[in-house]
Amino acid sequence: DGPGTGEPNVAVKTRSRTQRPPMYKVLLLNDDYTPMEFVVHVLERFFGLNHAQAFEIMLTVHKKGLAVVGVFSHEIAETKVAQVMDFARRHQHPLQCTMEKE
Ligand code: TYC
Repeated sequence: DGPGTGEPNVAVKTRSRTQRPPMYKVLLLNDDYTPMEFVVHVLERFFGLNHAQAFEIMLTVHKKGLAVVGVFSHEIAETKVAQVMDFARRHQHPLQCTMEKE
């Protein structure tokens, strides 16, 4: 439309926001009874860490009380926690694994 005719040309821009799914930290907790080698094995088996990475995280948990093992979508984090808790229970170790929103 030209001058004086029709509606004014108003462009309203709505800024598009990128959708990011909420992410969840999977935490491993220390205890006095679970063998160190078992924890290292869990980290290798369920989190795809190599032996050195697994050993390092295990030692951090042992010394600090807990550590973040990884950050995942809600569904993947839930699966990891369930796998670790089930594996620990089946081996009668008190190892605890939890998740929390990042
Ligand atoms: N504190 C345990 C021990 O001395 C080892 C351990 C490490 C247990 C990490 C749990 O998440 C854990 N045998």
